[in-house]
Amino acid sequence: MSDQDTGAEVLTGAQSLVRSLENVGADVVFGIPGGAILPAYDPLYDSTKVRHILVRHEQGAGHAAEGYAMVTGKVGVCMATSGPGATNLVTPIADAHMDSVPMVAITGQVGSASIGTDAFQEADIRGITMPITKHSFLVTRPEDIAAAVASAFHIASTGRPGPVLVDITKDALQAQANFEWPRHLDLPGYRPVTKPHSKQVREAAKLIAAASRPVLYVGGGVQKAGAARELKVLAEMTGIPVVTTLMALGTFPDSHPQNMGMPGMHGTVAAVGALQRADLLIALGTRFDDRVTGRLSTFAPLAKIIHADIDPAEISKNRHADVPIVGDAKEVIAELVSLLKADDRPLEIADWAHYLHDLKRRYPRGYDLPEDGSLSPQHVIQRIGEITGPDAYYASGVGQHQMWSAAFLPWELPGRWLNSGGLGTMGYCVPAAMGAKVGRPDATVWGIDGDGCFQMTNQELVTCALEGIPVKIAVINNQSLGMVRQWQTLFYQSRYSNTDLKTNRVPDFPKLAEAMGCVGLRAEDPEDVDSVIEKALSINDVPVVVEFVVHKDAMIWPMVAAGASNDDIQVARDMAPKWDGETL
Ligand SMILES: Cc1ncc(C[n+]2csc(CCOP(=O)(O)OP(=O)(O)O)c2C)c(N)n1
Repeated sequence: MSDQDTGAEVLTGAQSLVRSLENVGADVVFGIPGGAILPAYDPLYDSTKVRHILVRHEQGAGHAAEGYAMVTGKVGVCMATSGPGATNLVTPIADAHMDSVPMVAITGQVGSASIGTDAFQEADIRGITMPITKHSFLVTRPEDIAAAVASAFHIASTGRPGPVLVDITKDALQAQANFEWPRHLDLPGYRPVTKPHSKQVREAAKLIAAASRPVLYVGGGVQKAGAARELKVLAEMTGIPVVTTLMALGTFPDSHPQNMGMPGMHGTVAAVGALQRADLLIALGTRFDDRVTGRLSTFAPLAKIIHADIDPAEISKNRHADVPIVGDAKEVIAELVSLLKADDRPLEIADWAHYLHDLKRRYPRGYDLPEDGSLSPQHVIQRIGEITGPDAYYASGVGQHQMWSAAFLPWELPGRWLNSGGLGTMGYCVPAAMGAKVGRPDATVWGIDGDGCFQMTNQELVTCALEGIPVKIAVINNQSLGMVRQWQTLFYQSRYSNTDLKTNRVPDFPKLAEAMGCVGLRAEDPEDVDSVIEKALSINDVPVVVEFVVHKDAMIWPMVAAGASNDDIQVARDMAPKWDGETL
C-alpha cells in the first residue's frame, strides 16, 4: 500500500509508541525514564493526550496502573527502563497476573545488537516475566511497534484480563519507519470464548433445579465481567444463598439477606458453613483458591460443582467440575436466568436458606474492644467505612488490616475494593490508591494500610502530593507485622521473631506525611477516631495520612488454620462453632 492510501507517516519508533498509546486511548502512563527507554520520553513530552505520571519507584508505577485499571475497567499502563527499571516491575506484573488485572507494561531494552552480551542495564525481562504475563513482546524493529502495542492492549483486556509486556529495544525506538496502525490484529490461536455452550448451561440449570442445598460461589470474575446486576437477578429469582470471595466483595451487597459473607481462611461461619454443607456449588468466575477451600480434600465434600469461568485453564484445576462452562460470567448468568425463568418452578430450598440465616445470626462478624482503652483496629476501619460510605473506593495493603477491611467496610457496590488477593503483595495499597484516584478523580479514595506495608511504598505519596492526587491513607499502626505476629501467637508459642516493627514514633507517620507534602494526622484515643476521619474527609486538595495507633494484639477472626479443613474454623481462639447436632 502506498503512503497516501494508509496515511502512513515516517516516525521514529519512539514516536510510533506514543502515537500507538494515543490510538488505543491510553490517557495515563505511570513510569520512570532511564537510558534504554529515554527515546520514548522525548515525544511523550509533547503528547497532549497521554498524561505521564512520574512515580518514585517502578513498583509504584505498576500498582498504580493496576489501581487505575480496577476502577476504570480500562487497561492500566506502566513504563520503565531496561534492567533494574524493568525488574522493579516484576512484583506488580505478578500481582496483576494473579488478580487478572488488565495491564500493559512497556519497558526499554538495550540495543538489539547488545542483547545477550550482559550489556549495561540488560535484563531479560521477557524471560523473567514469562510465567507471570498473559503474553509478551520483544520488539526490535520500529515498524513492529504499532502492532505490538495494539495487540498488547487487546490481549490484556479481552478474555481473562491480565498483564502484557512490551519490551522495546533502544535502537527500535530510535530508528525510523512508516507508522501504520494495524487494521486487523494477527493473533493466531488467541480466541477467548465468551459465549457459553448452551448445552452446558442447560445441564447447569438442571442441576440447580434439582438441588436442595445450592450456593452461588461468586468470585472476582463476576466483578470483572460487570455482571453484578445479572447476579442479583439470578440470586433473587432463585433465592439461592450467595458467598462473595475476597476479590468479589461488593459484587453482591453485603446487606442483602441472601449474602452469607466471604468464605475462606478469614471468612464468616455462615459462608464457610454454606460451602461445606452445600449439595451444589455454582462457582462463577472463581478459582477454588486454597485460601477459600482450606484442605482441598475436605472442601465442600457433598457438593456437585458447576464451574463457569472465562479461562478454561481454571476449570477442574483444583476441584473436578461436574458441569464445566467456559464463558463470560455475564453471558453465563444471563443464560441461566432465562432458562430457569422458562422452567418457572420454585426451588425447594427453604430449609437450607433458613439453616444458613440462622448460622449467620448465631455467628455474626464481631470483635472485642481492647481492655486497656486503646484503639481497636476493627472499630477504626468500621468507622472509616460508616462515615465515608459505600460509594468510596477502598484499597488495602496485605495483612490483618486487609482482612479487617474485607470484614468491616461497607461492601454494597461492585468495583469499590482494591486489594492484592492472589499474590498478597505488601506495598500494594498506597500506589494502587493513587492509580484509583487518577482513574476516579471525583471519588473519595481511601487506602487502609498497615504500618509494615506502608513502609514499603509510601514514597508514592510524594507523587500524589506533586501531581495533585489527594488520596487518603489510614495507617493502622499496631507496631508490628501483625498478620505474621498472629500466626506466631497461634502456632509458634508467641515467640515473636522479627515481627516487632517498633513503630512507636519511628517513623513518626504524620511527620513523614508532612515531609512528603501531605497532611499528617494521628488518633490514639477512641474518642478522636470520628473527628480525625471527618477531618481527613474535609481535606480534598492534598493527600492526607492518618495514623491510628491501635492495640498490638488484636486478631482477625474467624480463622481456618493454613492446611486445615474448613470444618475446623475457629470463631475465636480455641472456639469452634457448634456443628454437632446439625441435621443438614
Ligand atoms: C512483599 C511481602 N513481604 C512479606 C509478606 C508476608 N506478610 C504478610 S502480612 C505481613 C505483615 C504485614 O504487616 P502490616 O503491614 O503492619 O499489616 P498488619 O498485618 O499488621 O495489619 C507480612 C510480613 C508479604 N505478604 N508481602
